[in-house]
Amino acid sequence: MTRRTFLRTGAAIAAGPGIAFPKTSSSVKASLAIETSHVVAAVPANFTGLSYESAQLAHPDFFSPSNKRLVAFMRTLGARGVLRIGGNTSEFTVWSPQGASAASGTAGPDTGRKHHGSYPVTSEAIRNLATFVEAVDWQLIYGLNLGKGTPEQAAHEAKAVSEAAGSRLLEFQIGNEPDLFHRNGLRPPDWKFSDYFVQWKQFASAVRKAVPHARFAAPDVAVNVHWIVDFAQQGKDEIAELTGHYYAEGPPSNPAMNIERLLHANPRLDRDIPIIQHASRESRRPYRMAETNSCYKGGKPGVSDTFASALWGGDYMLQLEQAGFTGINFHGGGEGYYTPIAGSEAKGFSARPIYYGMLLAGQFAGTKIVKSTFDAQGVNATAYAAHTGSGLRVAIFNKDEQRGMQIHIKSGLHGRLWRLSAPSLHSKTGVTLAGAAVKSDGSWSPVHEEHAASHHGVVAIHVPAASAVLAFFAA
Ligand code: BDP
Repeated sequence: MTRRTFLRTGAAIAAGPGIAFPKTSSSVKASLAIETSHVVAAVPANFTGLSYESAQLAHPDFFSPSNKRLVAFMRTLGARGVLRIGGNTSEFTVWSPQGASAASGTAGPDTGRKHHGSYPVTSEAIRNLATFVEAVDWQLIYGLNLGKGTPEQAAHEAKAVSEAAGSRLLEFQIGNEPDLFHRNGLRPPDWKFSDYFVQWKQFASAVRKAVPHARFAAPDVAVNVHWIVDFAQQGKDEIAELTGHYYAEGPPSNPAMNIERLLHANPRLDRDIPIIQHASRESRRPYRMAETNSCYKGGKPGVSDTFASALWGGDYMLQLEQAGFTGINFHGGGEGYYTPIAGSEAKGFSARPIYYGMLLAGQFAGTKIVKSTFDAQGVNATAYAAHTGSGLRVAIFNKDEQRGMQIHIKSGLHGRLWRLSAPSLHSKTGVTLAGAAVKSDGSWSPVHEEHAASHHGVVAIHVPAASAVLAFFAA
């Protein structure tokens, strides 16, 4: 069952009588009921993740343990997580073990270019990548070139990746968004799932000869959810995990692609999640959102790089946690508009607004999402609850630009609150979680925690317009 189903079927639960709550005129009264014993999904410890272009590997100093700041920015996001390498440029890599490449440099998200050069991937780049992932203590999903590569090249490259990364290597993917190959020139216009599946199996079998225990994730589609269903039915024995992508908006040139739209529930996502859940259940293969972000073609300035993207990203990540998916990889790199971590080894790194949304939602790693019923009284807001064994965690996203909310939660527990806020939805800087910004060395720790006491079995939490709250409840 998805979050939206809860919202539709949920009954409002009012606060108990005789309880005085602070009232503000601009505040809408809302209620959240939590069914602590009704577990909806277990959130894996490595749920959080990032995705980078394969082109980044052409600069072997970037994903290297010597890039200590980047290691720190990633570790702050999650003690565990998954780095996925892929994107459009994965179809233009060339495995060149002893080749030469420019050591430093960044590759931002591909912006949908028609023409690409080629990106050499050397043994050094793979060794550095493996030790980088080790330093972060994350895992790796590695994308092989289906678009322009051959099974033999993929097998050689896969062997090198597997030898270097060992148990850090979660899975290989073969091809990025193969459902678009018919229109991006990589395959003829009549390219369809059955053609793809034949070729995918040729690559997978070559890789398996070189790496007998190779695990795969597929089909990594851009939009065609039917390919996920088809792969689940026909290829489940070949893979460990199903994968696909999701971009909330695009293209950036369309004026309708704005903050307002981003912050409202997306019909495509609400339609696809149950289809994916069904395919996943039937095939017993979990699903990971292996590449995602706010707006395709590299993002939209004024949307993807603002505080709105933090509220969107945190809410969306929790929506996928609640859906029972195994993880999420926000795409980025370089100075891309939607990148969670911006910068380079030379200039230093910074956390963009969306990073803070990930940081908030990442606090649910390892918890169990439980059923909750949120009566938001017409405000554009969402809520999620989870139990941790010893307590409860609740996240509330108020995506309304005008109206604050006063939320009553029936609970005898006391809460500590972290607030996610910024001067406005449009802010590109000044974002804080628990009163703290991420420092230039990648470190972050809460500086301002509020306390929310339970009065007569009800906790009242104020969530101002355009902000979010994370509450940690304990007895
Ligand atoms: C996806 C591609 C990725 C792009 C992204 C975008 O896999 O390489 O950077 O879209 O357009 O389709 O932003």
